Amino acid sequence: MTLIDLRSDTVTRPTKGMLAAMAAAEVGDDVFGEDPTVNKLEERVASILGMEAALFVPSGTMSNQIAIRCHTVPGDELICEVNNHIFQYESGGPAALSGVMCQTMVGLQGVIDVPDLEGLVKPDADYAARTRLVCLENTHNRGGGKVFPLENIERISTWAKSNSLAMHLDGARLWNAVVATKIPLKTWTQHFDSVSVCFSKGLGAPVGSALAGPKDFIKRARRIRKMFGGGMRQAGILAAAANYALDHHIDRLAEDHANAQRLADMVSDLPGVTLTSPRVDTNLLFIQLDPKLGTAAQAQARLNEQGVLALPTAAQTLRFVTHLDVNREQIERAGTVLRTILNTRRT
Ligand code: TLP
Repeated sequence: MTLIDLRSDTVTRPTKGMLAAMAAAEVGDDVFGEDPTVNKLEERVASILGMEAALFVPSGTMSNQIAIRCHTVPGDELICEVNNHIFQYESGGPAALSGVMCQTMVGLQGVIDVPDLEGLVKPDADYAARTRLVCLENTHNRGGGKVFPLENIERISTWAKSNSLAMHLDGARLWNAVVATKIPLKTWTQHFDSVSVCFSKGLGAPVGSALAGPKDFIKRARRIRKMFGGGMRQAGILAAAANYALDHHIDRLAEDHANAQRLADMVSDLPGVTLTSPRVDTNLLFIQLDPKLGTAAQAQARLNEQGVLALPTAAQTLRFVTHLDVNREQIERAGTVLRTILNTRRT
């Protein structure tokens, strides 16, 4: 039985074309700044994001954490929505690696606006943490792959500037937002001081993310990357995969979005099943199970028996992610299995 792995878009294997590009990569020691393929990728990413410079890093987590470290000093505070990856899934990185507190608030599918932020900037007083940074996430993972509306970003960035706060974007899946909305990359990124993007999610590269920002910021980021253990040597092999992904795997994200919507449509009418939102913005689908259907972990186990892998993200919530290693036929099969399992009451 071939497994249909919908746990994450991080599970993809490099394609033949990508492997060929990796094998052919011209490489050098990137810690010496001598890897031509990495240098080319960094220049390309900076240019497409409309930033002065970019840095190739091993992961989205490292990219975000380097950014936080560069924007702050210990005792500072960042503001982010409570379900942001930075706060939920980065092992307490802001506290451990930068000595930074996170002030959070609850958004709607991860989306916030200026009224959510007003009053959160701490006073300029000896006893207060220094509020320094706003972190947004687009698309929003725990928000169900939600596209963070551009108008909100514009308003938040104006507000941040007027409060002397920097803006960082966790754009691990910014490509998905671009494809879903047809709003160009630079239109999104112009509102941020730093932007992190990933090649290892929907774009299908095995490893790699990039942090982009002003030249002096990226110079400091390069130092912090080394400190965090992320200085790589012949990293051109990985950068070649990222370059290949930028050439071949952006436009096809539309297929992943259509597949996620198809899966949503196949289960939306089931009693006891609630979707985060009936319109799936991109490639992530979260379903909420009524306890009468059992727990998410029980549903996951039953799906596994049928060769479908999903990820529980809370006691009653299951996440399904579409990507370049699942086609429409497999989505139809996954949907059928899901219908069968959820139509059989467990308790
Ligand atoms: N997210 C992973 C898990 O950690 C949850 C996934 O399967 O979705 N920002 C966002 C918005 C992310 O979704 C992720 C990965 C990251 C950052 C971190 O990227 P990596 O895994 O490269 O450190």
